[in-house]
Amino acid sequence: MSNYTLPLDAKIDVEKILEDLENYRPRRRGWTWREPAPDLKMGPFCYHDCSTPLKNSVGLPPSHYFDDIDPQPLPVITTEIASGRFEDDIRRMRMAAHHGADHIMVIRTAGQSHYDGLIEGSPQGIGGVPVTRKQVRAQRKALDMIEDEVGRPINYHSYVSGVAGPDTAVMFAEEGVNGAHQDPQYNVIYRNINMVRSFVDACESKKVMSWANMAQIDGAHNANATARDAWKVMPELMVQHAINACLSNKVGMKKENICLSTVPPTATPAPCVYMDLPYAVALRDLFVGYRMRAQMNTKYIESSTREATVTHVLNMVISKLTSADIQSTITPDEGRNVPWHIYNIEACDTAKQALVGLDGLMDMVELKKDGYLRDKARELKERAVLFLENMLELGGYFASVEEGFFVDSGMFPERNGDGIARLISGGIGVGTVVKRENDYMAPVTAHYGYNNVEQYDPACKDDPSKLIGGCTFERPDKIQYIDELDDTDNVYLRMDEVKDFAGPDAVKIRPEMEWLADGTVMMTMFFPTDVRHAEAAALEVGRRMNLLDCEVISREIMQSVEGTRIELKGKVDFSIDMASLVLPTEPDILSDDAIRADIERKPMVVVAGTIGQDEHSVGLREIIDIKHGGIEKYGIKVHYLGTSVPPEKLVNAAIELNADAMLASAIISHDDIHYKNIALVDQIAREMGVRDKLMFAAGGTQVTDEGARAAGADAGFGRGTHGNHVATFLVNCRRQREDN
Ligand code: Z97
Repeated sequence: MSNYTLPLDAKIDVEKILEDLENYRPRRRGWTWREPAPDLKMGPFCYHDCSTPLKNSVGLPPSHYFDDIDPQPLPVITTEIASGRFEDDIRRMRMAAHHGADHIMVIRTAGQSHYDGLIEGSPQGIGGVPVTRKQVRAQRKALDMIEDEVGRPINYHSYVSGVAGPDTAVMFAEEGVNGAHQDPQYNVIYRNINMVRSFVDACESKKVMSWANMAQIDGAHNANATARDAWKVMPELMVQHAINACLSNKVGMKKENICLSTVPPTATPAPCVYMDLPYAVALRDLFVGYRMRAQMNTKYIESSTREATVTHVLNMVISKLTSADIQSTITPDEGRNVPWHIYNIEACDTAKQALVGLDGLMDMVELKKDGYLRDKARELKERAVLFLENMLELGGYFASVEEGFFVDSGMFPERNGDGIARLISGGIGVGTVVKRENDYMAPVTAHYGYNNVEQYDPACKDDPSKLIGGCTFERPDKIQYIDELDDTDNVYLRMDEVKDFAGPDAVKIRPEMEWLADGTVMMTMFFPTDVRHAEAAALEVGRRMNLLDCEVISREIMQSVEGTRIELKGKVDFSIDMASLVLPTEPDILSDDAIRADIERKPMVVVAGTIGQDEHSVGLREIIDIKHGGIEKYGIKVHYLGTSVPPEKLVNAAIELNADAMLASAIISHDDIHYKNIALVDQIAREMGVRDKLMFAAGGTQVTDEGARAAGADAGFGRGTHGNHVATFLVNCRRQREDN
């Protein structure tokens, strides 16, 4: 067995993950929810409906002001990661987990629903990943390591649908997949797979998923995404939820593993809460005890990150007002040709920020018990019940599908006649359901219906797989692991092509968006013109920057002729040697608390001014003023002497005010006047016999540390300096002087 472990400070080594895969066994089965941590105290705050924090994670950007705390909301957070190359996605899964995702969904390659069996190996996918045992095992193995690193179980998820649904379910159960979409209605409506076959398969699949304690997500959201008017399918969505939930329950799935894929009916610019909240309330009234998986509506998604983010946040307001067990994240990647990558991570942060920001909301507000909200919810439920009654009158589900009942864009009972109709006697796999023969025998665990083993050995009646000494569920050593079948399309070839860029020992680097080392960059540009000229100009800019395969992926009009914002993607064809990169030494910055503590221990007084004939005060004010995060905020007493302060005045003021330090700012650098004035301050202080007692720092856009020291200062600060840099110097320098 390979004994590779994942070091926190090194890149994941996908080659090591792939080693010895034939012997890897997942460590557990089944879904895991987050652990509630009521009244959680983190840093200066108390949280009311958060969950147990992570061991290692990346907090939201401002968290560094608060000891890097990273509160985790209560719902499981989903991200979809599937670039077509599963080896690349492993790295993304690690990043997503560090940003708070604990439900990682792998979208399948285009067309996989129609494959009539499992595929093997690790081919490259289109619009998703070809889901195979090898790919699943490698990703589960990587996630087992990643979950140890972050300190929280990660649910791994894909799809139990299509013609090979039950085969996939068995493979998932064997490989420790924790959740899956399973809904025969999806097969029927969206993949035109025969309905009889789909429902029979669903029973087998659900039985297997129940054995493996997997969470199930249904397919109702696809109606929102497909119907011409997404908001009109609300009654139908409830019916779809009901059919799948009821079927699953009857097959033996626990209610708490059955998750409704709830998607609000609206999208921008509809009055979201007014329309979505009654629907969310109606769902929770009808489906007590089931789990809710919330996801934003994607029907009208465009390429604006900002718009997608707001839609996502509004969805979380609804989740918070009603409850959600799983919160999905969706990015504008769906609306443009930029594949799943950094936006997924951003969306995890959006979910974390919004849900934590709404922490404790329901301790303070209450949904009204009457009025529009309840009336509307009731109306929606009535429409759904009417829908079901109408289906029964027609002869049931199959007959209603034949009548085009589903994905009709009329709000039931209104109908538009544009539903998707399928024939009982049609679709892929029609006629493939055959009655079991009398001598049929299934010596397997978690089989739907009658195993028929007792005629061979009555003792196996309640444990059919005993007949063969256990099936693959009890005896994983019986699993046939096939590594690769295709010599021309497999992970080893792909990884070989980018080996210089991969893993902990990468020697080269390139920007990427889709795959490792793809060279893709994205640029935001503004052009003061209309959208057509802006688009053409952006492409020309891309060409002149030597970018290849340029494509405009987003355009937003600021005003029809005054300006357009463009996002362009393109590729660079060069790579950079890692060894050639020059890394500037990192400034040693004390924490705000450490600086404050030192000033509290012993007060500090500073005089400051722009020296010589220099009237530029903006930079110095940024260093001083509390408003800009300047040194005042640490309690340092600053006497600001103004602009054009003669060097001798700076020194005299320091003596009069019994200051600890002098700060001189100099922007004008003509004829080295900045360094000449710095040297003058040092010289005068020496002549007056106070230089040893006074710390002296100089700054300005053209000032360097070496230059300032050469001129006689104790330190120099250039462009990009903030108050904490200067305060760190003052505190450290004073300590050194005290020690001497
Ligand atoms: C979500 N954003 O999170 P195929 N079964 C169901 C599905 O919804 C899907 C498949 C199977 C969405 C995911 C993709 N959904 C969107 C109920 C796909 C996949 O391999 O594409 O045929 O099936 O729910």
